[in-house]
Amino acid sequence: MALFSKILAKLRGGSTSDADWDELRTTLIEADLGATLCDELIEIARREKVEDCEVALTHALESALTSVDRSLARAQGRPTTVMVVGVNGTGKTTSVAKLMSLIKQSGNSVVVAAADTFRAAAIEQLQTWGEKIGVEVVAGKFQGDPASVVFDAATLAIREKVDYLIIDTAGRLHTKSNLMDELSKIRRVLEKSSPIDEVLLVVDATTGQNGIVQARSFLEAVGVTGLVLTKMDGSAKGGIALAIERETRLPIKFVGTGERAEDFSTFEASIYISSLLE
Ligand SMILES: Nc1nc2c(ncn2[C@@H]2O[C@H](COP(=O)(O)OP(=O)(O)OP(=O)(O)O)[C@@H](O)[C@H]2O)c(=O)[nH]1
Ligand SMILES: [Mg+2]
Repeated sequence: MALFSKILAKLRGGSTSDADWDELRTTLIEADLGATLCDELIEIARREKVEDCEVALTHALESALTSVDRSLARAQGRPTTVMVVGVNGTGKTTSVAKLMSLIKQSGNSVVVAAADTFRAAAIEQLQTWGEKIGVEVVAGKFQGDPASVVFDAATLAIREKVDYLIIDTAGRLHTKSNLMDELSKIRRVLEKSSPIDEVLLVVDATTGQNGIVQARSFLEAVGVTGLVLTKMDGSAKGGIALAIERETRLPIKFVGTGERAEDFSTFEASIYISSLLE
């Protein structure tokens, strides 16, 4: 992710041609930073003196990453309710498992609802994680009503006074309005039992700029409060994180870097920026 190292080296060398700037722009675009932000960053780099350029770029990146709270919501006196949504295969179920592991490690109790009733294997997948991590999974029947699974899980969570209730939902294409409506229905049913504290949208970092379109659609349908950016261990250049936050104003709360429960961390803007600049 060392996006700027080459260009900074050139700037330090005292010769930056138009071709060099074009090359920098291409590098930034390929890293999924998005055209608007790329142009802004290049303008800053061109304007600043060589010795100030790195500082100026760092400041520009910092201001691009919103200074909002990235911590997971926490309700008082009732279970904190977290819905996990996103398009197919982005890593929702794995992220739910990683989250329940994190919550358990922090000494809090957690119950999970297997509200993906579309795929037979989805329920089993979550149950396997539940057994491994030691977390109760509330599941319904294959092809049953996901809203009723959510209702049962919420009832249990309230009765047992657990700290967190996490809901794994089925993957759905953000362009399919019937599926998006179903998500709104799950939300409405859940709200009858408990306020919803967090809706995490899981975005696969390798999908690039389409992540922004997904975020906008889910935000409209179900009121997303934060993002989980997965597969940051893969070929993704990671610039998408900046572009998404900038375009949606939604904070990236967690980052997935692999398939194991421990391959998960809170998003640290400063570490992210230095890895872009290193
Ligand atoms: N490398 C890597 N793989 C991941 C990460 N997160 C999830 N995966 C893998 O991505 C694949 C899909 O993950 P799931 O968690 O099943 O995705 P999902 O969004 O629940 O999928 P659907 O429920 O079918 O929509 C699995 O093979 C996961 O192991 C990650 O951060 N890095
Ligand atoms: Mg899943």
